[in-house]
Amino acid sequence: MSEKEKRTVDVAAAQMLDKAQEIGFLTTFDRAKAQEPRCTFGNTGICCRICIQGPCRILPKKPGGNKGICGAADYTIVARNTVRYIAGGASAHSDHGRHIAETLLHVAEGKLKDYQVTDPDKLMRVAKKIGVETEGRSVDDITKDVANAALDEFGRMHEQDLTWITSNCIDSRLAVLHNTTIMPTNINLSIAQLLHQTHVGNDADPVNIIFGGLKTALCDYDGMALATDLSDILFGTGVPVVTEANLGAIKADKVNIAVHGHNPLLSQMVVKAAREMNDEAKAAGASGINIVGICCTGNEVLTREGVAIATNFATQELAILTGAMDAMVVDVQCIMPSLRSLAECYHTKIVTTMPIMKIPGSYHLAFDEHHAIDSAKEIIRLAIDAYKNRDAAKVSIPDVKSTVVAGFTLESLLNIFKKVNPDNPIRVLIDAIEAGEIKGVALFAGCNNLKGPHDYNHLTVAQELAKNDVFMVATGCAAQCFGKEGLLNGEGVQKYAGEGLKKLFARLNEKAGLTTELPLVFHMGSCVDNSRAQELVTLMAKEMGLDNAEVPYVATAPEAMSEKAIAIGSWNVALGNPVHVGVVPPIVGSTLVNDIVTKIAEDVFGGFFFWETDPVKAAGKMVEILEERNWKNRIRA
Ligand code: CUV
Repeated sequence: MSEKEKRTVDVAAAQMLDKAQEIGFLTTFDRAKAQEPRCTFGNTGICCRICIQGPCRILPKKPGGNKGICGAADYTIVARNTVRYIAGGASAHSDHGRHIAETLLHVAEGKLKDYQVTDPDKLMRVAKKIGVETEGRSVDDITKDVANAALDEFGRMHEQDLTWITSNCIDSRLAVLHNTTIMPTNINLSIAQLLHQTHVGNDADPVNIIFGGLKTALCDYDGMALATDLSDILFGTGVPVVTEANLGAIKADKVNIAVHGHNPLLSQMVVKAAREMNDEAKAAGASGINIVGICCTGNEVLTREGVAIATNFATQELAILTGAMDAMVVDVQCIMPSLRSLAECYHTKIVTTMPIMKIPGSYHLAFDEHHAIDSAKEIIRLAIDAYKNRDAAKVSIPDVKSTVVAGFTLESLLNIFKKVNPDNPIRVLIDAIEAGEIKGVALFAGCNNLKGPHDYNHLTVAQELAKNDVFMVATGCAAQCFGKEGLLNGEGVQKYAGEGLKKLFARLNEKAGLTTELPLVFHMGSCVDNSRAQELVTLMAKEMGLDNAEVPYVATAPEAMSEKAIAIGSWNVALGNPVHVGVVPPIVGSTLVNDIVTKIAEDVFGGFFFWETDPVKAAGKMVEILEERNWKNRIRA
């Protein structure tokens, strides 16, 4: 690989990085390089900054240096650091879920005019699932009970297992969670307790700390599962859509607005308002308004509204470097503070909208659900104003994009399977596994991590798994990589799928009745929609009469980066899924803790982590895991 190839496999991004270099911009790619070489203590997790006597580092050869000042050993330090990431991730996902739940409650109470229950069928399904009475009751009353049940997950004072876990998991899995005492009863309490547990001079037992971490990771799952359900109720459950991905989706003749962040409460309104405001854009000399998505809020509006993907996490700055981005409206999470300084060199307006996410010097417009459409319109007018100042000489949009077929919520995926097997849709996957056509199912999740070339791990693992007949679903920035690289369309199947996988696709395409062929990888949505993938594996377990940990299913985060990704990986392990991570996390500084999460976890939960930075080897190991599970299932039968 040349130095240039080491940056990214995304051709559009590479063009913009060249442009950045020409005009002397330092991007996140330069900053990542500047961080090398990393501090070994931090990199392996044996740097403790929990109290301010520290930082303490583990210096095994120095007398007195093999422990922290308080006496914490490497295993305590590594375990504490690891679970504190989980607390951060669970806070982010569940707070996002809480915001949606609060909004849904206010809708039912008639307090918000701009939102409504868009999918009453989903409301009924969720109500039934969590045990809310539906017979003879009004939509508002049912909505209130569902929203209150969600809000109750965050602060209830009585001991009751979290509802979205108990209602989504099968009995054998619930038994594992109970037997290991990691079943949470209150999201906020678990997060607070985990911070307490890891305070200086508190828990020193790495196993106990890891179990506390897993309990909190399950809160992350609960928060995202309810976020997915309630977002579907509010905005609709996605159906297959055709759109496009990559920087080429930015249009020179239009007012371009990127929605970036995570929460659909804002981005849905921007999309809706934009559709009503094309005339204002035309009056300013543009041919209309073009909304594109970055990161997970982009995935939300892609799934429900068919909005194009501009790019994913690591390349968010490059959208501004096109010179044609008029506004970037952001809400929460995964938004680089550097966007502001870059925007200063262009006409681009960065608009922050949430009280907990501001960037010094950027425009802050407090988003208010009570005036949601008005707030969205104000943002769009800012963009139209900015467009008037766009400097045509600075515009260079890479002519690179791919067709995307997305919108595969579990419901829409099952609807396609239903065309092949009307009585028992999930059988379609299981029959293909039992016939040896496919080896199983893989979930791709997670971010970008510039410890390796951007998008390279995602792409390579997927190509390898396709060749080996693995059925693939994806969320987050992984899914956006596949969109940009042409894996979210039918050509991807022709190019990369093995013979068995092709046979399954031929059967599905024949009956699917779509205007286009099905994609190689099924885009399931944003990071919180990893809950959809978990519902898929649970459905498979039920139909196969197995526990989750026996289903030929494996998860991978080839370029994991955020605390949220660590939380997601951790609940996947607790729920029985093997999880590949394509970067070595700061956990290897303690052999004991590393062994707990990579080996002992398998004995206890059936799920486990493994780290492999080489994507070809990683895919090989994933295929081995699927084959082993299939082999065991054949023996059991
Ligand atoms: Ni929530 S968490 S970088 S946007 S997937 Fe993308 Fe997805 Fe990671 Fe963030």
